[in-house]
Amino acid sequence: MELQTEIAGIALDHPLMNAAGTCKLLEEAQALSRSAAAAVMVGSITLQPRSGHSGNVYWSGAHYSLNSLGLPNRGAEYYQKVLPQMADAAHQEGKPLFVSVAGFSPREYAELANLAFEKGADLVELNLSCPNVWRSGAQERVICFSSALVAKVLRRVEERVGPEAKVAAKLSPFSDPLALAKVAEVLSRSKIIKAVTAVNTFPNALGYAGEEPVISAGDGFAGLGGPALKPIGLGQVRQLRRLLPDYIQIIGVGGITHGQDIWEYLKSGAAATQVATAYLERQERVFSALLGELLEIPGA
Ligand code: RRO
Repeated sequence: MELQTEIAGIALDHPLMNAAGTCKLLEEAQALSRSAAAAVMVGSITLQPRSGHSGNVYWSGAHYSLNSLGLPNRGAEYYQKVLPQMADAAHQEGKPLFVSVAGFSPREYAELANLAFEKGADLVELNLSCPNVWRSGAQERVICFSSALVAKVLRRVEERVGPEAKVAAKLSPFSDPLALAKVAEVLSRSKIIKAVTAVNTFPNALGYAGEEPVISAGDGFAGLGGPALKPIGLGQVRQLRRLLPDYIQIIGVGGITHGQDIWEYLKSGAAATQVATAYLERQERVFSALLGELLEIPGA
């Protein structure tokens, strides 16, 4: 099986990397650089530092994971300092550095994308799908569910970093196929979008341990990931592959636990894949383990 691939013109040794949300610190980026991952994905990062939610923010079982991390990260000042070191660490190992950014306005996305490129990112992933941001008890809009808002973000980012920049957009799972088609059209019309990452966690899932929700932030609501998300992720990737022009590559993510899952995402139209839950559970060894399983699939 030919493992080499590319995303947005960036060559990758194979199609597996970590997903955003799993690497926020310099030491974590250095560990990923040394791992068998094909690229290092940092973020999501925001302009202001955020401590994230407190209490029980992550839960994982055999069939799914739940999280309401609340976008914890050290903010622009920290990343201005460490992104060049993260880029060096990744590049020394022959891997590109990808940076996921999350703004609270189109202008913030533009600022963050510009910062990431200036400090060494090879690709910026716009996180248009964070499900866990709450303000004064009210949930913030998940941006990708408003194609008008997506268009505004893309316009501001393009004005700031130019149409040639290598930018990906990360989407939530859409239950309405026509709404997915609408956002795909907005992404296709933008010059900056070279890749689409599908999918983020499914918003506002709820799980109980006895009488209490397993997640204590956000009234118990949490993003659902892990194996249960895989059929949904595969379906989103296949739909997007039909909706997007060929030059926009798809990064498949959602429930990858075995090499077979990578193979299924590739068959569905992804050019590369990411792991979050499986990486959090198994750390860096997950990359070589899954790639080994992928290579053993008969006829793959
Ligand atoms: O930090 C989070 O709570 C979070 C984010 Br930003 C996201 O994009 N997806 C997710 O499941 N959790």
